[in-house]
Amino acid sequence: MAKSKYEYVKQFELDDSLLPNTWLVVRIDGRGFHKFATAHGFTKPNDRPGLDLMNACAVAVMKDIQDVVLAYGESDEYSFVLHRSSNLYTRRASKIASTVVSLFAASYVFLWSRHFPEKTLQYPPCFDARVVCYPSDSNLRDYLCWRQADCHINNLYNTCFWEIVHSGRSEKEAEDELRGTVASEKNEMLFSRFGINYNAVPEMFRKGSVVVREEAEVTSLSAKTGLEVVRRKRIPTVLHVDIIGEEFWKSRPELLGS
Ligand code: DGT
Ligand code: MG
Ligand code: MG
Ligand code: MG
Ligand code: MG
Repeated sequence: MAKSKYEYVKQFELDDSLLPNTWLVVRIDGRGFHKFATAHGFTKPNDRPGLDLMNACAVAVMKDIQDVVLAYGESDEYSFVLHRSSNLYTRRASKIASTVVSLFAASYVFLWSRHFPEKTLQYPPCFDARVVCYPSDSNLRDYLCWRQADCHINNLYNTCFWEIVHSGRSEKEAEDELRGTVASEKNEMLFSRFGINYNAVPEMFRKGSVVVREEAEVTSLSAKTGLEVVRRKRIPTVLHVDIIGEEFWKSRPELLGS
């Protein structure tokens, strides 16, 4: 078909392809989730069904987008790592970020009732997205360390904060008391004042959630023979483990390998 006279407008669409051979990280974050958590009566500081729903959405994204090799989530955010060799949407930033975030948000609504059978979704949740290139393996690992350290720092603070508030003080008093305290002091406060051993707090809250493709045996019925067939498949699996140290990476050499 002949080009229409309007077709020149296509030239206004600028190229936004991302640097080749770099790790791509799409980070999505809930918009106004302070308000969203209040509107839906989320438990403070951690709402288990809410976090399980976030994890289920991340699994849904990984099932759909094979180029995602790992995802890490905490609070109202999730980071999706695409392999440096990925050529998804010829590495166009807006296509990649918008596809990941819309799949995540749609899954959040689609899976809501499975995680909150007794709670009605009050209004549509919204997430923002950005995509960042990390040139080296150590830049990528430092990025993930940054997010997991953020999870730890916030969770330790928030656990103390809500214990103080639940013991009858005001939020202002809790804030004043925690100002300037270091981690060891917060651990000590939890233990001696509230009888909480911080290391016994669930790992999902302390470490966040990592989704990796783990090999598992999947049994299905063959349509041809009617017999059971066992296949080894790589299934997106949610773990609550340390990703700052060496062990996680040493035991999964395929993650950073080309
Ligand atoms: P934003 O991202 O700038 O649009 O604003 P927010 O309000 O989403 O702020 P953000 O992303 O910095 O912080 C996450 C908020 O989500 C924070 O206020 C606490 C809330 N939130 C996340 N997970 C939970 C949870 O499990 N329970 C409760 N009660 N709140 C949560
Ligand atoms: Mg947010
Ligand atoms: Mg924010
Ligand atoms: Mg956030
Ligand atoms: Mg189309």
